[in-house]
Amino acid sequence: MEITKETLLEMYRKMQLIRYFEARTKELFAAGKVPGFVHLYSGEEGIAVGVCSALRQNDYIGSTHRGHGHCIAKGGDVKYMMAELYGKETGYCKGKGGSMHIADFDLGILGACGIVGGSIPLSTGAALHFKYNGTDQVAVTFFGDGATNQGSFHESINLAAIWDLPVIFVCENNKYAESTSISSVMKVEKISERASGYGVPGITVDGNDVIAVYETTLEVVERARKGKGPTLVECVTCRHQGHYEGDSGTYRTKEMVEECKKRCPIKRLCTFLQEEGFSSKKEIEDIDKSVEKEVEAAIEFAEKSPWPKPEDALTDVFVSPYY
Ligand SMILES: Cc1ncc(C[n+]2csc(CCOP(=O)(O)OP(=O)(O)O)c2C)c(N)n1
Ligand SMILES: [Mg+2]
Repeated sequence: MEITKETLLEMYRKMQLIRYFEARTKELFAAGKVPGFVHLYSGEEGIAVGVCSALRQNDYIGSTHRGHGHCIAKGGDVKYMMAELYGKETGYCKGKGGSMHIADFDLGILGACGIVGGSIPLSTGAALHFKYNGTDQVAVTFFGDGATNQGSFHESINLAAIWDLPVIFVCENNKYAESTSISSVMKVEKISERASGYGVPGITVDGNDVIAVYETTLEVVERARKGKGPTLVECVTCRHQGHYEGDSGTYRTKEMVEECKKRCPIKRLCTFLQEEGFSSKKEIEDIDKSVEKEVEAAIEFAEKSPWPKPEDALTDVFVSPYY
């Protein structure tokens, strides 16, 4: 299928929106405006955007502790995201969730998740729901390389395999789990090899090539919609920032991080768009400006929003066992 200029520019816009949202989040965190933990996705944007561009609005995604990119790629509003990061009442979770719990069920965003591997059974359960109801929706679960050593990954992919569930397992292989290098905790060369243990296809793709991620996702989603079951898609990438804001990063040399930045998925698409005649420099600059404007407006919205009221501290926190 021919990829259109419209799709390419929208993918560029979304990746830039994630990058700029996080660049400002980094500054705001340092300035003490954003409480809690923040894990930045910079450098990995090609995965969230490539995958989510191949989905429909009513398809579901489950996310991770590094979830800003997934949320924006699936259509999340940066205004409500920023307000949530500030802990304000207008945020996605009314200021009670913060960076690691942002969700929007109307957009099929089941939520970020602070538990490594936690969203894998959640998305698998969503896929079971789709199959049970006979819809052709699919669920995607994003998780890191570290999460593939969790039991939740192995149990979920096995269940999805035997029941041919419409779920796509997207591994964001940035080669590290916090400071632990993947080579010290895994014998396989490629994480996609793990799929064969469950009888499902496993594919490795360059996660910094948004077009490759998009085209691969289109294929595996089509397969899942037809009832042919799950696929494990390993997207190889690297992160530009530390594991979390405040990470000393001593486990990677400066050269490794520089090398990683050279493989930036945004620069790569930007070059492609201009060299292949899809867009002019001016069109790219206009997108960049619109993204900055959108994020600055989100920050202003967050700044001006009220704090949650103390008397609301326990609402929306517990689910009644009688519902
Ligand atoms: C069940 C569980 N174990 C440990 C942690 C602490 N922890 C938070 S992030 C992380 C590393 C996750 O690595 P990976 O899955 O590769 O994702 P990445 O951070 O590289 O995106 C760990 C161990 C946690 N949050 N949950
Ligand atoms: Mg990792």
